[in-house]
Amino acid sequence: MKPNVLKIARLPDLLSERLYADYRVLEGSESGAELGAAAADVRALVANGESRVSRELLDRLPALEIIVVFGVGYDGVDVRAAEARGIPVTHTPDVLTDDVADFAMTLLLGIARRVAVADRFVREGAWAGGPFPFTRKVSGARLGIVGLGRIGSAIARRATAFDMLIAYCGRRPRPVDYRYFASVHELAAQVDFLVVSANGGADTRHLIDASVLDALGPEGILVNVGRGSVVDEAALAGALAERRLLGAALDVFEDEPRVHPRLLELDNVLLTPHMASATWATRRAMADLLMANLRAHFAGQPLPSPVPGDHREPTSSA
Ligand code: 8YV
Repeated sequence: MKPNVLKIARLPDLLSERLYADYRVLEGSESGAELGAAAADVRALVANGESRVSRELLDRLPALEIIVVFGVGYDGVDVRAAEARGIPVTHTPDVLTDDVADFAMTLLLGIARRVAVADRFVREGAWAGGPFPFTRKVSGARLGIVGLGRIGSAIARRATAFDMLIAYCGRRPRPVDYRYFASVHELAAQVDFLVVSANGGADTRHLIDASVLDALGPEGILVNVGRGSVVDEAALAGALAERRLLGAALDVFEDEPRVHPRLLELDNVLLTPHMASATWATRRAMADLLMANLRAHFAGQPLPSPVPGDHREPTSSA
């Protein structure tokens, strides 16, 4: 008999098809309220990086054995509640690191050189009226990374090839040559570009607030590929509108898929739909890893990628 699996997130077909082939899949919501009696037999829960897996949902699932997350981030999962019941949680680290770091550089270059606005300029025929305004140089600029975990480190490696001067902040210094700041304010005051690759969760909520944006200043650019919750979106919209910040590029938002309406009106912000890890190759690798975790669990074997033990880690495990 195929084990019962509850799927509470929208997943790519290349994963859903495999889940349906190997398991008895129930489609449900984050509340689990609609499941009724079917909840009693759910042995695995499939979520994504944005899913909220609350204690209340876990309480509805008495036979739950494992939670598998399609994504590296799992800040929406109540890991402590799961742990208390001995339910392991797995995620998909490493396989998406390159894509997210590539995309961070794409956004950084894209906003600094105003690629999206320049594209519109050409399409709308404005070029005939004169040249496009000058943009901001990237090579050799100062880069601050908020959260020097796997993804932050991969961003730093890429930025090194652009001769950028790299600094970072996080809970503790790491054995690297980049300059460390314990305070995000001090980091922001010292750099031209601030890239957020930090985990979400209560510890990092609105870490990037109005005062950090002011420290970054009118020549500064913010990029976020971590979690939307890390940036105070209303404060960011205000800083951009008042030109207290040069620009921002965001792949993640506080209330996805909704975007703060003021941001939509500004041309000094580049907006993308949480797509940093969304390449065919990486989504296949993430699906492989998620399926491998499920398979290992039901075969009684060690899990390939359980989440790390320290769940208070605010900025370093992504
Ligand atoms: C995914 C992510 O877009 O890995 C994460 O934490 O946020 C992204 O890679 C997402 O989890 C898949 O829906």
